[in-house]
Amino acid sequence: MEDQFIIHGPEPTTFLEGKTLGNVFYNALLKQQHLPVAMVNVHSKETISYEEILTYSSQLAQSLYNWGLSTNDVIAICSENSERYCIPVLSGFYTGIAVTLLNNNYTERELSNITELAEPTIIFCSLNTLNKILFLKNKYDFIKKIIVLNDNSEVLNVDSLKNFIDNNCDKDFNAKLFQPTPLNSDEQTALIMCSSGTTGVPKAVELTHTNVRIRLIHSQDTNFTPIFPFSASVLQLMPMYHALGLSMTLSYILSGYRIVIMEKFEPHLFLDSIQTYKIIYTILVPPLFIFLTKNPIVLNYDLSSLKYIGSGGAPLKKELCEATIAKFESITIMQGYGLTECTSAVIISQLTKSKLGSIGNVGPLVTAKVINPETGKTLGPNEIGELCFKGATVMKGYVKNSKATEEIIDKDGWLHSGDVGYFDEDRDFFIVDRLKDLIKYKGFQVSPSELEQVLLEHSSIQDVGIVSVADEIAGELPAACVVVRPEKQITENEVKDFVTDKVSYPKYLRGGVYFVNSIPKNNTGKIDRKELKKMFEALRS
Ligand code: M24
Repeated sequence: MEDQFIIHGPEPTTFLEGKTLGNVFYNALLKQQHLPVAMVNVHSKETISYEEILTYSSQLAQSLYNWGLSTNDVIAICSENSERYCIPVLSGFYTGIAVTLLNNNYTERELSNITELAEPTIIFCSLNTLNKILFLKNKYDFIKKIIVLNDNSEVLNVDSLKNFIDNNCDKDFNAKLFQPTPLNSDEQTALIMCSSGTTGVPKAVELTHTNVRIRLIHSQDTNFTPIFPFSASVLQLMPMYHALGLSMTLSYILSGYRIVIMEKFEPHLFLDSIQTYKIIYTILVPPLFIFLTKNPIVLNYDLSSLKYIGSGGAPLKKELCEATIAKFESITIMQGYGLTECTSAVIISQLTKSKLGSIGNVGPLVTAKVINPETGKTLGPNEIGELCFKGATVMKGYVKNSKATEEIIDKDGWLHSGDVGYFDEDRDFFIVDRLKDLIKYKGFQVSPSELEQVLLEHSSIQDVGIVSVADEIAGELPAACVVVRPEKQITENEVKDFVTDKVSYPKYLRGGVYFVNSIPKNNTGKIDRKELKKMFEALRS
């Protein structure tokens, strides 16, 4: 009876040529090698063609093998968005070497957490991240080599991508005759991504070739994605270390678009890039919709080329959708909802029937249900509960953390998202709340328990609980409730500075610091987050 409320996504409109990701991309790049420009970096103005991507990625794949890596080894990338970011990613796909994506804004402390889990042998970095990666290499024996992606000359005795290829690739190598390694796509790890999951502690999400392939199938599906001709211009601003940014970039490569890359948001450059490159499609986080609708500088630019904007990573309010459509009449907004543990978006707006305020419909090859989190009972239309997902986009698991894997994926294969929502009679989904231990600042993950661990290292802090404060622009801000040790003193600024030194900028205590007498705990000694929130609301009012 309950099974009627289990929702299966539709059959995809297109399947892909090639079973492994290596085949899928290698075949696409061969077909697209005549296209003039694959990527433009708006900051450096560097460009790369599809033929160059094909050549460098296959040369690098062979160089990695010749250097001594093989299927099941791990490499990492720690770089801001760049036209070369995807070269090691594609080489990994061709060879079965897993690729770990490290957040380029992470501090050395945060990078250490994920590096210890993934144990990469080689790290590809940029000149901007080189010092942090040198720190990691000194700390961990398993890191044998650093390669700088975005420079052709050797710096600090570290190889550049070009040197590494020159020294390791066969001289008579012909990229057009290269063959990706046959792999078992359902088992083979393609990517290792960082997420705090539902319990807050940093984790390494292991995604298989099949997982990533499903996102690519979604990206070619005419019901869920606008399809443009080769060389249509799309803007890639979301960071490529994140599941959303990487999955969109890979989809764009597969489609043969001209991918206009931004390393970071700069208001004038963002608007100028849309105008200059005649951008037709981009994916943004909700705060940028506020910028587009409210900032007067937007009026100085011709944005008429922009026909589709995708939104994901955090809730986009109905009113903001309406304001965007009122300002840009010919724009279609595509909402999506995804999580790193499900590779990418599992719920996406359908092009023809998108309902404002809804996150969309279950995507192809994905199965969803809404359950009562207390009883596990499957709920029907308009009943609010926890969203659960099953199917080929659900991750293989967390690296070296079977306990957390079992907590999030139940014995029947359902991934419990920790998000609260419902679907209506049209099977359009809506998000209303979050059960899990996660704050989203401008779409970036902030783990309350990770911040609590950091603050507990301060000698004046006896106990601490992190709460989320709603914010119109950022969505949510982390705030700290702090219990000071007897006989000790600490100011709000000292608490903030202590955090700022240790974590990346989305985790700064922008929501404030509040001094309290105690932190509510449940029977097992864990923070009672519901009570903490109540206590915090009372404090603020
Ligand atoms: P991760 N509304 C409310 N909360 C949302 C949300 C939404 N639309 N999307 C994500 N969240 C929150 O950092 C939930 O609490 C992502 O955010 C992520 C990863 C890959 C793809 O992961 C959720 O548990 C996407 C998001 C994505 N979103 O939209 C699209 N892709 C998309 C849109 C248009 O782990 C938590 O964030 C077209 C195509 C698309 F793919 C997960 O946080």
